[in-house]
Amino acid sequence: MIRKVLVANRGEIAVRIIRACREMGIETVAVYSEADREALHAKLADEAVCIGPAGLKDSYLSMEKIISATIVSGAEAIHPGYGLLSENSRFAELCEKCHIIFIGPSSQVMAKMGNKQEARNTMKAAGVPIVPGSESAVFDSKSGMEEAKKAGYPVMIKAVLGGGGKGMRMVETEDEFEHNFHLAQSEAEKAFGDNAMYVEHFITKPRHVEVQILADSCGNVIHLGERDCSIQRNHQKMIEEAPCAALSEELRSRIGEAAVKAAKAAGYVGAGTIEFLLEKSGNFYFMEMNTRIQVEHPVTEWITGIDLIKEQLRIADGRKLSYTQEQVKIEGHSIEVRINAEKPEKGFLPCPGTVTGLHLPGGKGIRIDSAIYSGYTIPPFYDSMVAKISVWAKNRNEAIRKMQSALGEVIIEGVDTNVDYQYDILNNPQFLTGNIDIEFVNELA
Ligand code: MV4
Repeated sequence: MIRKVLVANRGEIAVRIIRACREMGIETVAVYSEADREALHAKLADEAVCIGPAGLKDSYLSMEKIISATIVSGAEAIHPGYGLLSENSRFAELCEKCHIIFIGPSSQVMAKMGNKQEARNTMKAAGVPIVPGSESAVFDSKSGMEEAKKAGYPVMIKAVLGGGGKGMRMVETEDEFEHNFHLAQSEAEKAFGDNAMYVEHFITKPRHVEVQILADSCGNVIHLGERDCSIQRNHQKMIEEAPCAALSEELRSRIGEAAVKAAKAAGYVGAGTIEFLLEKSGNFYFMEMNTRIQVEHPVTEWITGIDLIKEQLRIADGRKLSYTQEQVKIEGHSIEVRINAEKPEKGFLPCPGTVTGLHLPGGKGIRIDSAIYSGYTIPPFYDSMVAKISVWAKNRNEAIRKMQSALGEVIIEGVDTNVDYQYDILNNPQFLTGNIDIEFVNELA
């Protein structure tokens, strides 16, 4: 078995990974920036290496520093968590060259899924439904306009190296196309250093439904059901739940099988997520594949009982999956709420500072993933998410009641948070009926 893992991340996910390693008897190495000297992940790991100043580029995003820390500490593998270097195929490739196990897919597969046009083509060839749109990248507005006509207005112009919403523009009519194409393309150029674009028909008010898959290096691929991540603002998810309240058992099997087919077509190994847009009609379309562990993985762990981080470690070690598809049983309902240090009334302005008092909920069916503690100072340099609360109950209504109760207990003193805002969503009549789509938060008062 892998003896020592370097965790190339911070915050709650670094803590989550360290705990899984410890339970498996794997030694851990944390890396931390000068701003994270007092961070929980640095305290919990067996060893901790300072990798530079607060700025992300000089620390958590520095491939050289992370590779050096790995070699110096004698770790055999790197777990990248989510964000940061987790979907950087050049980093995965650097690990391969240095004979370090990157806990994730090969750099080649990662690059292939990172290219959204290539991903579309791979899925289409495999028979996974994709949104009508371009079959190759476009670089100028004239070719883009031809593709848009074929796809049918309204359309979405997207960056080939994009994802998560950057370099993306919706266009309703032909006369707005050229202007928006140039805007999207210059955004793409700035964000990704690449001006390749593609065009899709715009799907109006879908749900965001994603399927968790696991693939081992022996050729086994299974899915662990779906998550509904429609409750988001500005492409930041706020509340996730599993299963999706809109799926019949029949549709659930079909979307799960489509996800397995997608992972096989990609040649995927590891834990991954296939994102779909789901229409009211029940039509679903492949959107993109995420080649990392995701923030919202706990809701899948709740409904399946499977530890996704441990499975990632086993897969990286060349072992077989611990479960066959037949052994995966979806049970009950889970909801996760992200707690951010921010001011909702000030446009969700991040609000770092010192946590002077803290009470987090607990009890049967309640899980906290967090890296804050009483007296901790949340640094201003990183993401504002400070905790995730997830719950499990027999059905959606009971899970909602449990989350309302849990949120009602939360006390975080010293910094502003979105707890009250999230509490309001959990009491929203439309949310309660389960009739949600990706516009839900935009459409709130
Ligand atoms: C779309 C779409 C509608 N039609 N593509 C957003 C981020 C990136 N993953 C793709 N996204 C979208 N692609 C077509 N053809 C709507 C979105 C979208 C979205 C998707 C999922 C969750 C939230 C969203 C919010 C705005 C737009």
